[in-house]
Amino acid sequence: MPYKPPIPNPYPGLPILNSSISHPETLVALSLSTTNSPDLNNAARRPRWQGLIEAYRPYLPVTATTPVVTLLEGNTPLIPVPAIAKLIGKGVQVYVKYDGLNPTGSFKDRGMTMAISKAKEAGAKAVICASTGNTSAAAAAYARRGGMRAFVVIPEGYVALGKLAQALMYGAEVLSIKGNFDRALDIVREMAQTYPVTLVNSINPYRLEGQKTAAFEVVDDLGNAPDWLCIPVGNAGNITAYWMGFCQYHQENKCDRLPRMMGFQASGASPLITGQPVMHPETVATAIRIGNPANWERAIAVQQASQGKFRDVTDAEILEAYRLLASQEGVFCEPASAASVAGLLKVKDEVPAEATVVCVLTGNGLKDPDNAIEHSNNPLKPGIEPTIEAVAEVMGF
Ligand code: AN7
Repeated sequence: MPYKPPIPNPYPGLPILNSSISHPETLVALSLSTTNSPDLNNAARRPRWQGLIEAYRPYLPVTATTPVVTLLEGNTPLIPVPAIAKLIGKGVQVYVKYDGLNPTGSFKDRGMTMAISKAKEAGAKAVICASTGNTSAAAAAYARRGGMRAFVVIPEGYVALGKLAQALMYGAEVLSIKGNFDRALDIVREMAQTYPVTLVNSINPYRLEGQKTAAFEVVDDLGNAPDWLCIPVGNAGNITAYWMGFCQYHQENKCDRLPRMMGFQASGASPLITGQPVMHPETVATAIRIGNPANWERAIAVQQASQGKFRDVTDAEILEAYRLLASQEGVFCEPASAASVAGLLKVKDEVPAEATVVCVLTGNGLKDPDNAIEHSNNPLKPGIEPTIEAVAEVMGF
């Protein structure tokens, strides 16, 4: 006798799904819940995420009258990465903080909700930033949402395609200079002192205040601080912000330890490792193609206070980690973000047994489709005749 599903169909309008027939208990449960009188117990509802300023309001420099400009950023997943943990062994647990899942696809949204809200509170009509790409996308989105003009100054030819598309679509005024990021930053710093525009690079203290919430989330998820935090470093705003967050939570007894802060730079743009500015920084990871970090002293202070280390990773190591994360873990980040995992793998012998390690994945892989296609090591199989036989043959069957 074929199985007869109970009525009513839990999905009115759709035929009964095969998956439901092989699990009849699902149908019973669903049909019961649809026939019972609705129990809209609002008190039991999962609270809606309202963005990081609402979530962490007591820890942030906002008041009841600050106009909050938010796209509901934050609350990003901390994903276990067992294939990477296995490469390290020793019972080490590794997670990635996937901040590429923020509204504009990078961690910059955390800082930007704060910086733009405070700029709006102060009556700003326009903001400006220099950017390797992600800051420009975030500044554009939040400024436009807050009703402000956004000027973004970018190094010509070195901004990933997705980021450029975002800045243009969000309605920024995109100024592409024949110079690198460091030059762009010098220009916007001066401009902000002379013209009525608010600087929203990470020299703006509200940026770091917003970004520190990522550390809060890590502790809230793990129940404590990790032993190590691995993070890519460009201007060193994010490493500074994470340290602020861990320290603040530690003072509030939300964690009973502080992590070692492990900062990784690309070999061709590693001033914090060489100890001097790099005049012509070069790396495939254009997001961190920065020769003179804006938060240099802070970065050194964080490294010392946390007993952490700064190391460089080559482009080849970055690309290897980039492919590994996507193809073995299903986590697609941009090349700069993969520097955190490349760095961890590089210093894996120094990781204590049983340690908990968090690697920060700062940006989404979709930001940089050119590098993905060029470096996937996984060529498209083109030009196949549209027949089952031809497709099967290419599949190797
Ligand atoms: C994906 O957008 O500087 O050490 O102008 O986009 O806080 O600078 C981006 C930096 C890491 C480095 N990962 O963070 C910009 C910009 C990604 C980034 C960094 C950036 P910081």
